[in-house]
Amino acid sequence: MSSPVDITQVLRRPGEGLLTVTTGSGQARRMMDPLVGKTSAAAWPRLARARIKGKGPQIVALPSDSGGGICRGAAHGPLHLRAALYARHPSFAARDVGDLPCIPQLLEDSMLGASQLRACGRALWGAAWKNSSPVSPLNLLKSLLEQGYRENSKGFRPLVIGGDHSTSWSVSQALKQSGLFEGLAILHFDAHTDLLEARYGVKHCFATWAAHAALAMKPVARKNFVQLGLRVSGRTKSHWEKKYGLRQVWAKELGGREPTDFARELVRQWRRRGCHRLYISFDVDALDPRFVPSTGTPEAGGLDPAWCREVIRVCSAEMTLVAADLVELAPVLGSIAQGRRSSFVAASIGHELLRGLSRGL
Ligand SMILES: [Mn+2]
Repeated sequence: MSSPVDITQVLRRPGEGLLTVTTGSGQARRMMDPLVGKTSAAAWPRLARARIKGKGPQIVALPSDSGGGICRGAAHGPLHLRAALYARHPSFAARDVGDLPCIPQLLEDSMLGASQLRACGRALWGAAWKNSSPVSPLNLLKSLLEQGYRENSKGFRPLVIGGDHSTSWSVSQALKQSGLFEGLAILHFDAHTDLLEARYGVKHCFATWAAHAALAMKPVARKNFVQLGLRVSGRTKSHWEKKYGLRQVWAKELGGREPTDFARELVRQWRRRGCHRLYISFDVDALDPRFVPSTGTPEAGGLDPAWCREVIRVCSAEMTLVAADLVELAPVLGSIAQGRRSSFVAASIGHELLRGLSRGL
């Protein structure tokens, strides 16, 4: 068996994985340099590698929205989310391992033919390219996370910043590959179920990752997969719960439910069934559009950010949070003020996730 490829070789400085022309990278540098320091592009992979092998949590970004649905724009999420996060909590900038380089037309390697794989592989990896090297955003992320868990099983606790929600396919499949599905609960905040097996024949996109995560779990374990904050679906709650065996809590069921008690009850059920690990996937459209208007598919009647932060706090205090992702922030949608507000609210969720990922390390 050939040795696995070192993905850190292609990591870019924070904000620079969105492969734009000079103007875009100038903006990224202006926003990020004061927050993350001036490490050169050439020196970045070494720094990132040391951080991946050190004590978590680690922050990694996938600035891609090629798996997005209706309105794109989530490729710009990581830059703005970090700017908001590090302005308030500067110490977390030292946990940043950077961006994966995202060729904007690519999504997942199985969608590419051999000659396209080779051409993109050479463009991304240069002379280091091998047949097995991933080139598409989802494959790069999955391989990087597997490398992190393999090389640093005790200290690797990633917060992945997307990107559209297809990002979570990589996170969930990397957890599965790394043996972390054993005793794992999944908490998924979203307005939508993301439970299609394919959308217009496409397996990998924002609307399908949760189906593939559920199918990767043992049938008896699927009730430990909880979807929270749902508002819209073509099918009913009972249809989905029966089809996959997971559990849904729709926003309208929550009423005035107090978050601490709600979360303690979740944890009690997980513990009773032998779960001790947790993965949280947070789609910012779970929140009401009053708080986060800048997202691809906003839906009225959403959750309150402080309520969600308390649920995250309680769950991550009682379980080991082994991975989290924060997706679908699209700060370029709506007005500048809306984009800024959305980024700050999303960053407050990111901060709570980082606190959860830090516990017990
Ligand atoms: Mn989603």
